[in-house]
Amino acid sequence: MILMFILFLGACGSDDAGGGGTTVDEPDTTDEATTDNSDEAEATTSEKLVIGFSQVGAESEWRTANTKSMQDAITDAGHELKFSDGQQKQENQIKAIRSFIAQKVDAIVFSPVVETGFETVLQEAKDAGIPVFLSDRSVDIEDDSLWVTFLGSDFVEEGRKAGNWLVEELGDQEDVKIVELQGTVGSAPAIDRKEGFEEVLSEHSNFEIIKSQTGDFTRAKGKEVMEAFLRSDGDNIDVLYAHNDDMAIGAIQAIEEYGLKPAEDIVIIGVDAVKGAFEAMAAGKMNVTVECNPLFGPQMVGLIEDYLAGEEIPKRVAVEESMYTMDQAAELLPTRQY
Ligand code: GZL
Repeated sequence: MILMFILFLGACGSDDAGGGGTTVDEPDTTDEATTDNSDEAEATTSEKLVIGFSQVGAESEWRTANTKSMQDAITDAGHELKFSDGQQKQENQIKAIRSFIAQKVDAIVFSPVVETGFETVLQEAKDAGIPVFLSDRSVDIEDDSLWVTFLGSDFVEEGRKAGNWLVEELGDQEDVKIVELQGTVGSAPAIDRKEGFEEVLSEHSNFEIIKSQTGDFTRAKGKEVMEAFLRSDGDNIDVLYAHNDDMAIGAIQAIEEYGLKPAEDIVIIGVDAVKGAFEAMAAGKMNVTVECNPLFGPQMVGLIEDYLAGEEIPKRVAVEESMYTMDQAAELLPTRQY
């Protein structure tokens, strides 16, 4: 009996001896507990999110690649995607964002078709406590608390790259006449690519933009507007600067139908570096394309997960980019991912 009593006291004593050793809030060091902890940790970081994605539309090769990159990244990370194709219409995007708010999604990814007119709906998302992540294009809104971050290219720099390449290529040529196919009126890439290109040309009086009109980032419209440029100024055009490759490719068709040689009679500059541009350059019909990388879906998902896990996110995250010329095209074409 005495022995039993001593053993009993010892058992109680060991817990006490363990003292703070195994109190509830101390991390247990056994494997099972570590696994449990990591499971718990795993559950927190890989929590399934519902992400609403309001995309501009499906107007270009670039857009198609960007949509795929974003959709794959969201689903590969195990999250649920609610996707809306805005068909390049602001009203469709506003409707989509309101629908995401009503469905109480965890985050909204938004690529605004134009820079203005979204303040009210972004305030509604903020009031609903839903973080908005700007993708590809930004908005011209004073109150930057309406979005977490803007992940996308520096379009002004893309315009500068195009201008600097042209000056390098034709710098000493007198009286260079340029026609410009602008992107969607009011969109960040159209505004900024024009700004960057003109900033460079302003230092060189031998370059002049004689015609500039929107082709809305599409091949069809790019061809149509280039046909009009050729009718009015055909033999007086030395260079085409197109704000994206799709419009440049449409314009190339118009130039050939007019009877001129693209990339020889008229220098062709595009932006995006899509596969179609590499094919045109490899065929000797386009001179250069400035890269605008659409494949940032995984980067965007990482930013969303980090933010929702409580991490600090920079207000602006730029995408790294290059530019490619005709002589590089044939070799690089097989490596292009979009
Ligand atoms: C640029 C993107 C532009 C592309 C076009 O990031 O917003 O929109 O340059 C696309 O091809 O239509």
